[in-house]
Amino acid sequence: MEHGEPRLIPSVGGLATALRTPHESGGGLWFGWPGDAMRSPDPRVNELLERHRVRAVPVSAAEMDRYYDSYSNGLLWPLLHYKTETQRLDADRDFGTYRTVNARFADLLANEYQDGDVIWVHDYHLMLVPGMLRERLPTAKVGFFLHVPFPAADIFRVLPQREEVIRGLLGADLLGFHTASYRHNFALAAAHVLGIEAGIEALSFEDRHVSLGVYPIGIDVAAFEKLAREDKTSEDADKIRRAAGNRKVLLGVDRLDYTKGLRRRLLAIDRLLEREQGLRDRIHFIQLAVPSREKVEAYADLRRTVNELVGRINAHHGTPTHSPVQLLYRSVPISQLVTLYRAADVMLVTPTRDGMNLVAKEYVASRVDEDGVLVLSEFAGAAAEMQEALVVNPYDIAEVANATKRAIAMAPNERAARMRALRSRVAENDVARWAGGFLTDLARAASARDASPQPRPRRAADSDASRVERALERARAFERRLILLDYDGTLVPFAAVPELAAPDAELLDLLAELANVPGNEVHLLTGRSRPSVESWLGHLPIGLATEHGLLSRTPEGQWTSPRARGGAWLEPAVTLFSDLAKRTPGALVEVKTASVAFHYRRSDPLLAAARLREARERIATLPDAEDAEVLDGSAVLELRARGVHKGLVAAALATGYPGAAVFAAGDDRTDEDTFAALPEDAVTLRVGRGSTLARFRVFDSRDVRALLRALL
Ligand code: GDG
Repeated sequence: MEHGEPRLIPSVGGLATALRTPHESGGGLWFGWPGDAMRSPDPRVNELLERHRVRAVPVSAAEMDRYYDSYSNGLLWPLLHYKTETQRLDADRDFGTYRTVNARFADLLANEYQDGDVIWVHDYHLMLVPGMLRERLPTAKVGFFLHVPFPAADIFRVLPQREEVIRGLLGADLLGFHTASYRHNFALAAAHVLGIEAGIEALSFEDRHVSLGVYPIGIDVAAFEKLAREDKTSEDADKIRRAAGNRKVLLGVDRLDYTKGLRRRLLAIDRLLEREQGLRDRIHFIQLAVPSREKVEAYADLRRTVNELVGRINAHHGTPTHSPVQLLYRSVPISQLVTLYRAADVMLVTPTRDGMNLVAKEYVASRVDEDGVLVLSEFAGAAAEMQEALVVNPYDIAEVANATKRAIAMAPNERAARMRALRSRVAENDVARWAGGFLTDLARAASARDASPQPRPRRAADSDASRVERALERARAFERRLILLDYDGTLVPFAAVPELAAPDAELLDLLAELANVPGNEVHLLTGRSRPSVESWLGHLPIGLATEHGLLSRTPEGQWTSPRARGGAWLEPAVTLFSDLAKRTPGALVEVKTASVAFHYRRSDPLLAAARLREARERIATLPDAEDAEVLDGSAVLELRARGVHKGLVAAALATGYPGAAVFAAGDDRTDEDTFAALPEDAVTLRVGRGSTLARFRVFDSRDVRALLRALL
């Protein structure tokens, strides 16, 4: 704000530039930090914000320092652009502020939310917001778009707060990325960090589908073309060319940021002029470097480096009448920017990493004369769409120098052919189409969630401890009680390998005591095979149903014959699974009486996904394949005799023990068969997350044990 009338000044930068048009033409509210305007006592500032449908989210100067400068721009920005060495030791403190500010956005949004609203969250500063919104507004349509690259999973995993960040993002219905490779990187990182299955177009997380989409951002092409066609623009562009004499005009336009490749670009120019001394007086390179994030140290360093380099190049290659490089350290109005685009014979866009890079698209859109050459880094997202540019590896200084030379010398017909192809692609995918495409997919993703077929009616399991206890109390009043328990994840936590999940002394005592209460009948219902269960628990007076009920034993120790046999499919299935496991590091095969399981929790998620596809195809060709069925467990694919599941055992036990109060606990999909088979009034208990048919929910095996103790 200057003296007098307050004004809103648009910020320079890709995100703000891109969203201005969709915001102006749509009817939505823009939530953001309004900078210094917040501190102004002038009531007109608020009116102004109101008129522009802007909601100010207050962030104090101290918070800005930690949230924005330190965590977002000092730590996340470099990491997302493949720089891992900037991870600091005190990042947790700054992350605390990052969380606080994200929560503030979520709170203010939730306050103003109305049914049916669509919320679109932007960029790496707000990655926790989708998850926070999901908690506050479980049914809201929430989308998230990442404007920067999502790096390879191995890079992202460096981030100490990676899990919270990924969980935050997965609160959205739709996550959008500029390129297919960013999306792919994200899917792999999420799979690694959370141990969930990787999918390319969607991930399943906590019973929700999160769609993943690719939406290369565009620009307001019509606005750039309009400016470019103005007489004033052509005249001013001519002035720049005349001032450059008969030299070729080269142009760079960047926020002064170390990801934009300025240093290497200048080194390439230096190299070119060193090698081709005839070019020294034939090029005029204008570099517009817009000040950015000046409080972050790395940016101040970069400014010094760039200044020095420009000085050196001009000192070495300049003449008394000409300096080859002209550095402008400032921002210019958009009309002047377009004038520069129109004047430039060669545009150099050579970031070392860039989510998209709008400058490349703006240059092309401004070339209504179909002339000019774009040199473009292969590490800008834009390169995925703009292959008719001279695409270079910005780390290869010789290559950039060569491409620049080639651009300078390019024949007019080649320039026009390339530019026409680029222009039509950029025109096709403008910013309106980008925003429209994202929002259409978001509506689709969110309505798929609302309408998603629920195979059986699910209930919101009750985790109120006092209600579970009351239900148990009623069960205690019965003369007979049937207690059905899953083992892994329910009575003991998961172990690194199944053999390590042996029962501890406390559990053995608890089970023995329970079984010895007159009127109690205790059965274990597990997917494990007979030997381990028998060796661990065989001495107790409890029933054991192994392999999901294929083989069971009465509490008196009488094993029944198996409900089904392996069949002709079993042996070849074992061979098939072993073959897959050999080609899948980390995977292992478990062979049981009438089933075989492929465990892939410790394998690369994409590789595992490919193997699962292969497994399904080949299972269909096994002899008597119709006698077997596939069971999709948690990081395990099991093929077992058809028609065997815990529900059958549970139902048989319930009928065989009439008039008893029934208690059942389990933690995964196979236990849902048990819950489904039991009468309505059974006290059913789901351990952990996930939708369930059970009436009650507890957190982990410690809670289950506590409740069992209460049953004594
Ligand atoms: C992020 C991602 C992604 C520059 N100087 C002036 C000026 N600008 C405008 C340009 C352009 C914008 O700033 C810069 O956008 P970029 O896309 O090049 O880069 P970031 O700021 O890093 O943006 C990026 C983008 O988000 C969108 O998703 O493409 O990869 O890093 O629009 O024209 N504008 C004016 N004067 C200047 O001096 N008026």
